[in-house]
Amino acid sequence: MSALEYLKKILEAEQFEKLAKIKNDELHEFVAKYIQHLEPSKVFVCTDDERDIDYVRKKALEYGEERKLAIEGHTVHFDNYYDQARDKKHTYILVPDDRKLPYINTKNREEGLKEIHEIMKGIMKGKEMFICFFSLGPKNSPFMIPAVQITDSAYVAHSEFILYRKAYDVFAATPDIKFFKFVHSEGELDERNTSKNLDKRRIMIDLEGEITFAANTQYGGNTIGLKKPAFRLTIHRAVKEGWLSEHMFLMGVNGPNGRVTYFTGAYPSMCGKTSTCMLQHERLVGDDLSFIKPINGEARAVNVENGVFGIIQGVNAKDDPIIWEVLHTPHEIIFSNVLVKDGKVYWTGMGEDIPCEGENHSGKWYCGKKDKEGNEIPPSHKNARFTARLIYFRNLDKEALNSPEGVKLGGMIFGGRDADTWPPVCEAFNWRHGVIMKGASLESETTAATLGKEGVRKYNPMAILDFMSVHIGDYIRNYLYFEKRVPTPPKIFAVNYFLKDKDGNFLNTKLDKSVWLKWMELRVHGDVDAIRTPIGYLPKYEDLKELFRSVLGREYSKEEYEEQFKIRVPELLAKLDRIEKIYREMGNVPPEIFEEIEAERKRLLEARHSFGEYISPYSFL
Ligand code: SPV
Ligand code: MN
Repeated sequence: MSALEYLKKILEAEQFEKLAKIKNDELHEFVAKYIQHLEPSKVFVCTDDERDIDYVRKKALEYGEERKLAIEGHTVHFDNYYDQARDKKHTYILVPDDRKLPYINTKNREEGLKEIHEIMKGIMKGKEMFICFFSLGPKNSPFMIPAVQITDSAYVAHSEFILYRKAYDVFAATPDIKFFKFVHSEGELDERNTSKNLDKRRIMIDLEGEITFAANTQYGGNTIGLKKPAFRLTIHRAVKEGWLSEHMFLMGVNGPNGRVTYFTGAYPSMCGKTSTCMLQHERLVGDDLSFIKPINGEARAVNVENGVFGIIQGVNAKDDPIIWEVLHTPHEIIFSNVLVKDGKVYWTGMGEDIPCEGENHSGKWYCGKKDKEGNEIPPSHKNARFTARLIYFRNLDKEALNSPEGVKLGGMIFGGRDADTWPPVCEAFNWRHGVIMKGASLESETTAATLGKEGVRKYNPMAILDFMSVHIGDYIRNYLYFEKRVPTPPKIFAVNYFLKDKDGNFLNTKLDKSVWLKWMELRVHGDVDAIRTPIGYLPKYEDLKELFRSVLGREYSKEEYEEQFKIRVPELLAKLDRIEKIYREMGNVPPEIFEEIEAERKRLLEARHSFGEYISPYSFL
């Protein structure tokens, strides 16, 4: 029996028709295989029709994965108390042999596939399976990657209809189209409708088959196939094909006379990625994932997604007016792992009084409640999130979001958190210097929000380490090669919003980043000069003074400038040593890494010889 015949036999006529309209044997075989293997009691095929999406919304409520809130369109979802983030430990990249990847779990492909199929055998018994069609990147564009999600979670399917571009039409119109495949089951649920068998939680990434699996978890970062599971596949594909799939926001910065310059930005978590791309007076395109391709000799970028799965902790009316507005307007939003009381949601750092009881990720909650380990449970989880469409954000650059050719990329920003090493903003000498000394050297200090010691610098190249599905050496080699295909590549910048003085006070305010962005915008077009220092180009005081006045309406003193932009030779040398050690030990990395490190060390040592250990930017004029 062919797959299509099998599907005709077992599916309701209406659902079968939707699949039969797609002329694609591979799709039919894939769906048939997993219906047989997962054994759902019901199957629903989601087309792009609003009625199908509404069905998914209703099922999320009916099955108790979401609940209605007081504001129209708002719902809340809870994940298991121990299923609140990506499970790095149980995520595996499947590899053909016993190959290892630096920093990432791998498993032999055969073994991994066997294990996940055993775990998932019959896992959807008594459940409804949803089959949904989406596109990564804009549809019908050189960036598009069609994808099919199979899941038994209406919450996951619902989230995807908010976060991604629907693409049943693409599948129906294009016989035998190639596509990514995502298979997810939340597994058995407990009385709160959260995944129960967390000991059997697994996320497996099969690069060869371009298919991912997630079992016994609901948390979006594990389960929303098009987000982080797909990201491992696209990194792998990009390195194979010579483009870039990045953990980067995409935004437009408004320059003089109506000019708009587009930037992508990679920052490890808690380093200012969201707050930068959401800046009120600039243009938001995407907050998490970008594809960058060489097209006609230009670097062109798109947002992979269509919505935001954003951290809600700390979002408040004053600092985040746009997100605040989105979260208080009646339209489709899923809140997850927040505190709910009388249909209203609350979260830590919202700038309002939070009630001392309600329901949260731990179930019924009251102030001072402790978990099994004796830790006090906060009102909302620090990784509590909101899921919303980008069209709700009033600073959205709609045209850029929808452009099939993407936008021309002017600059790339790498942002770390460090108290004493990088200046607030710095431009790399060229592509190669930027890729290696800014992107591949990115580090971020641990904060109070992570377990363990504070202020320890963690290596996180291009802020992509968690997802690095290829060898880091190959990934960097691909980056270096990109320049050959794009004669004038984007300028590369490094930012650091977290410099501190001797007493531990931040040297910059939260708003200063809007000035650094404007300076970078001007630099992309060569509108202002800069100072050549051992680590790259730094802004001139006069230009920043002018920008602080025009952008923030405040005086920026020479003293602030000198303190913030001084070259801190001992810390910079120590960083070079750390990075060099990492790459020496890693092996199989491009030799350019060590050439750049050596050249930068030499420049720093010469500068120290002439000017001492802490050098004012004026010394380099
Ligand atoms: C991140 O952690 O980088 C996120 C959230 O964007 S998650 O979807 O969990 O990856
Ligand atoms: Mn992310």
